[in-house]
Amino acid sequence: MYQFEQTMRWFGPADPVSLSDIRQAGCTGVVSALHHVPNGTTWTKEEIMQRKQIIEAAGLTWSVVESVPVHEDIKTQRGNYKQYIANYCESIRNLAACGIYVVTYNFMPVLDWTRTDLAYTLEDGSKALRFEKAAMVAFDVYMLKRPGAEKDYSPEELAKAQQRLAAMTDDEKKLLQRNVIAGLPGSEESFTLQQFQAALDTYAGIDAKKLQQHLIEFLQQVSPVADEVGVKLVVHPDDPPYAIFGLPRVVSTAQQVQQLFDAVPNASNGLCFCTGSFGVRADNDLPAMVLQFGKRINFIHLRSTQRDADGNFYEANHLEGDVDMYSVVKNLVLVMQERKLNLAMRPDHGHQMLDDLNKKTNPGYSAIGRLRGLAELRGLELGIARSMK
Ligand code: DNO
Repeated sequence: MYQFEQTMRWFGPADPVSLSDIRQAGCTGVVSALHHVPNGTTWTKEEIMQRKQIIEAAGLTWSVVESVPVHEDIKTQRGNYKQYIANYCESIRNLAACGIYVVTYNFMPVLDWTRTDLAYTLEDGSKALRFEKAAMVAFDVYMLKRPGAEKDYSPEELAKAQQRLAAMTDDEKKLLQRNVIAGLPGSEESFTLQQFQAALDTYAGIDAKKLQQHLIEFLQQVSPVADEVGVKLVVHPDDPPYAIFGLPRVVSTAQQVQQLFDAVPNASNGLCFCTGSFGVRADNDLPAMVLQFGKRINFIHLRSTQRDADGNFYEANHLEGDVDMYSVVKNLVLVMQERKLNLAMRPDHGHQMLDDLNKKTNPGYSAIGRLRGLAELRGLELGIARSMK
């Protein structure tokens, strides 16, 4: 039987979770990136090999790159973007030369993933990441004071946000700002309020259609290189999968993903199937999306979220929440048998729990919560695989 290649994300030598921890969790591979290389700069073979050797010395494989970040100038097609695309192609060639063949990226404008609360205490005492609509609106309209922001929200949403803001202490406001724009783990950008507004302004005149065109043009140039050297590019969906800060979003729905594959049919053009990101939208049918994009899924993030009617969501236990994890995993197992290959999977995020509650951890990337997620997911996979034989 073909099965998930079990991996965890490792942020590099400064990660408080060690490679040895990851190995003991049952992983054979890691997902890593050269976060110290500035966005837009080519990843050299020397830098790649140095990281690869560290990982291999711990008895693990560097299975997937997450991410080679796409420079903002490529997304907006401004300034030096042609040079940045050329550099991207060079990084892909260098990664392939070093034996690394799956490369994750995203095309979210300005911010990578976004949450308002990084320590939302659940009933059982563990802490989860959360996106709270009223806090987000409060930040956007009343703290950032983005011009025209009120137009994006209903009178009820604005009233709730105002109440939310009035109830916040100064420290809570600072924390909210930090959570939203100072950069979560893996984000390559971090902003002050002024820098953030300036970054938003670079998207003036760029609607979803235009951003999608920029993504397609990026892929039209990078995919042929990836095809040639055998690299799979996997786009990570928008998180959350809808517009925030008035910015366009183009990788949020099945239809948008299909449009990308129709526009750029190259074999290297693939998807990082992230159930936590897509799953925030009730109109994304995740098990159906696995079957629809089965041939294009070359990396998997498994995680669940629990949403409510007000547009809030928090990260649930991996087998709970809104994601039908059983059906998703079942369809992924089917896809692997059909394609006759093992796909790299990582348990995405995890709750801060047990000893980790007293440690400094990367939000979402503590050891024990992910270990729990992985253990549950591998059990689910095994049960499904055995019952299929
Ligand atoms: C969050 C991650 C994202 C992801 C990038 C991919 O936990 O899933 O930051 O790595 O969007 O480019």
